Amino acid sequence: MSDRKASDLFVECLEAEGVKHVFGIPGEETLDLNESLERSSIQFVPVRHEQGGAYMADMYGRLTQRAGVCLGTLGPGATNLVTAVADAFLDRAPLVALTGQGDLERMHKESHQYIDVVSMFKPITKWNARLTNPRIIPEVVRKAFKVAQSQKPGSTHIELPEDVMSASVDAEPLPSAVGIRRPEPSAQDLLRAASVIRSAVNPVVLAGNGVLRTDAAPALREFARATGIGVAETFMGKGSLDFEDPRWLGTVGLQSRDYALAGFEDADVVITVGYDLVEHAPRHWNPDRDKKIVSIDTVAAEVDEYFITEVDVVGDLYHILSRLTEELRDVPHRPDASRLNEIVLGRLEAGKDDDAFPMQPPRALWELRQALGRDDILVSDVGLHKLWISRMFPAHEPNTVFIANGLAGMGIALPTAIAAKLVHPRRNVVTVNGDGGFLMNCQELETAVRLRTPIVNVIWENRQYGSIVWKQDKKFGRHFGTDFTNPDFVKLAEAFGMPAWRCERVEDFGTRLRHALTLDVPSLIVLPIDYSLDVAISHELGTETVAA
Ligand SMILES: Cc1ncc(C[n+]2csc(CCOP(=O)(O)OP(=O)(O)O)c2C)c(N)n1
Repeated sequence: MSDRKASDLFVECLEAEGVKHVFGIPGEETLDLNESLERSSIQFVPVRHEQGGAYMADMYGRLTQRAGVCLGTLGPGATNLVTAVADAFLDRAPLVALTGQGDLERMHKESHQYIDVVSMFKPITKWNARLTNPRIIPEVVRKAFKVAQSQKPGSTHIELPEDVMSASVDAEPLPSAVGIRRPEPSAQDLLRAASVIRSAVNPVVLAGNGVLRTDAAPALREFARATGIGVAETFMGKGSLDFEDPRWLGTVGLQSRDYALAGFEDADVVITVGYDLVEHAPRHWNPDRDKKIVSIDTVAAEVDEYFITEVDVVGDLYHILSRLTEELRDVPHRPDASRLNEIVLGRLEAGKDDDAFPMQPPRALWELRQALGRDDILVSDVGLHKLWISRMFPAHEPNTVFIANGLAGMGIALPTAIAAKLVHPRRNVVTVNGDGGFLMNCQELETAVRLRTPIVNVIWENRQYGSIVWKQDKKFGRHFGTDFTNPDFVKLAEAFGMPAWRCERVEDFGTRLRHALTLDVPSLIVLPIDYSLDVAISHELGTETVAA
């Protein structure tokens, strides 16, 4: 043991946790921390708004299952982090937020830029703490990562008072636990689950975000193959099964009859796997509360009057699914062909021959699906385009289509795509944005150019907050407070030093997209979009039940 500056010890603790990047903006109250980072193995990535940095940490955590780290200073730096930290909280992405603070001695009185940041972060984190003494640094850092990374993952926060970080301390980092604990369920719960499923006449699986974040998709695919039970997925569960798998029942949640047409109406048993209720309330698929529910999740099921579980199997999803596959191999079911899929994929396919310009969403999605490989990544922003992507963009693999459906904040796509490219430099990464949401974090184009993360940003331009127009028109027969003008996005992107194009004809989109994907710099494509086609594509699918 030897004396060193507290900020040095803090950074050593981050290194011990395997941290490679800290995304953020330094402040006068984080001087020591930034100097320690500068001398460490960790890359400090300056961003142009703290929200962008927190979203980068969020995606970094999602993809690596190790907490992403973001930094803001006290007061305004901390308040700017809030939206994206809340996203990590509701969308279950492991993230550790760091904020600077003034000296401990000035916190009890009116003081420049001081607000009670620890209280502010309480409702949007699983756990948080103020570093009141340099001695507690090893414990606090270890706990922040452990809590953020354990199921269900989410955000944690550490506040770093300036005087504590500049003090000297004699302590060492605690060893970081290698691997994440994967508890096993009791044999009794497994056998009860197997017995409920075995005696089901029409069982169906609802797969959620948990399948993707625990890497359980291969086990779910094998379970579906061996038992023949069909799998529907939530927006955030996209890619649980390959959409070409005959047992894939589609992405549910946009319209009231999605579930019915994916087989839920006739189902007697619903097996939820890694389902987060934050995405879509169970009353949509269990309105009469008559389904027998087998919940397979990493923690005990949430309480909801429409989600009373018959069996609650808690543990490692991969393990549980593999065990159930062994138990149920001999009782194969056959999923009824899903009408939902027929309708949705039929519309997507028909889109390829739609020459209307401005382009209609099915054609735009068809072009994107053609241009992207199986493992390439599509990141959606939030708006009507998100509903279209959720409804119609088919995924081959898990973690290839990112749809924010917990907090669902506009402006998420660009910063999270930058982080996705840092984690997966060899995969293509494309964002689709509305013209409203894109301007909310467009400052991060500079970060993308500086980091040379060649992501392709597509803006569906309609000069309106499209999803609000959609909802207002349906409710009031008119819309208001929703229209705006745009900057010239091509010139805007060029001002950031990146190539950009506006599509003028229907053929341009596919051509520009394919070209952009060959570049080693970020780029931008403006696609005029026509939203006159209703995303609630068919009356047969019922009324819409979601907010963007
Ligand atoms: C930060 C934030 N503010 C407001 C909302 C509410 N909201 C959801 S979608 C939407 C409009 C999105 O418009 P745009 O980005 O142009 O996309 P479009 O709907 O036209 O595809 C709004 C205001 C939100 N989800 N997030």
